[in-house]
Amino acid sequence: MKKEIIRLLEKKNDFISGEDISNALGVSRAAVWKHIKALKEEGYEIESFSRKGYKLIQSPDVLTQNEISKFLETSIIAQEIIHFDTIASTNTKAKEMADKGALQGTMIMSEEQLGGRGRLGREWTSPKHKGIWMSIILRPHVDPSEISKVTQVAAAAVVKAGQQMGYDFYVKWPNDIIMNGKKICGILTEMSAELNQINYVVIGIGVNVNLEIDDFPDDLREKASSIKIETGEQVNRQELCAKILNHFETLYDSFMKDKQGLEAIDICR
Ligand code: BTX
Repeated sequence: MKKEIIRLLEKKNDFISGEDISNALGVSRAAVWKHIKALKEEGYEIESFSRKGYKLIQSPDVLTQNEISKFLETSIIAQEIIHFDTIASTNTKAKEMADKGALQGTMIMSEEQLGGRGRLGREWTSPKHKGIWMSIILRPHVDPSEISKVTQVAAAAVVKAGQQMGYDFYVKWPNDIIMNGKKICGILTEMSAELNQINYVVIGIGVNVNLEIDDFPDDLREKASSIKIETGEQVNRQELCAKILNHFETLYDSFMKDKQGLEAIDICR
């Protein structure tokens, strides 16, 4: 319901009365008021006057389903987004949820990670509201030995989304995404499998979007960077995130059809 209210407020781009919202959505005015209150608590700046109704002034810079779905064109990936303000690691949470039966495409997203993980137990710096820290649950019917190809699919999706927004991204084999020679994104693939059958795969993607140089620990400043540092511009995280997911679904669908990796695609240097 909150999503529908936001869409109405965005469409109107002016005051809309509580009565009009309640008629359009078939809910009581009290329910509208309750949802508006919840939206304000989530960071939506909404002006309200008793005679005029409600007007959306500004949406928050958060990676919730409400905000990402404006740009999303997928039918399976990220149809459910479970959003956290803070979490230890989205990959750990995604594995927990996959163990409990979460559907393919379910995505765990957090505004910050306090225990973000890289490969081999390494740490991943994930400050609040500055990056895209997300994990996608997949249930591919492929042999466990093919799993590195799913990482390639994710890497290709990030590169293509970045290039679509005008950034010179490329993959440094096997799973670092680089911009101007610096690491801008990392991918952590984890799976649960039997001998010849995958139960689930979790693809964790961390993109440094609007981090400042001070957001990185000293020892990373030489080799890591963010899109904002490289371009000097604040980037729309919601749009970039949705573009990654859109490309991911297309590439993942074709991988599932032909089981080919992406060696042929010009994303590596
Ligand atoms: P990796 O093992 O290739 O890279 C980890 C190494 O990268 C660290 O040891 C450090 O040197 C460097 N590093 C740490 N943080 C950053 C950063 N923000 N930007 C650039 N370099 C960094 C790469 O592992 C896989 C990273 C996956 C991160 C995602 S975020 C969502 C999901 N949840 C989770 O816990 N991990 C994944």
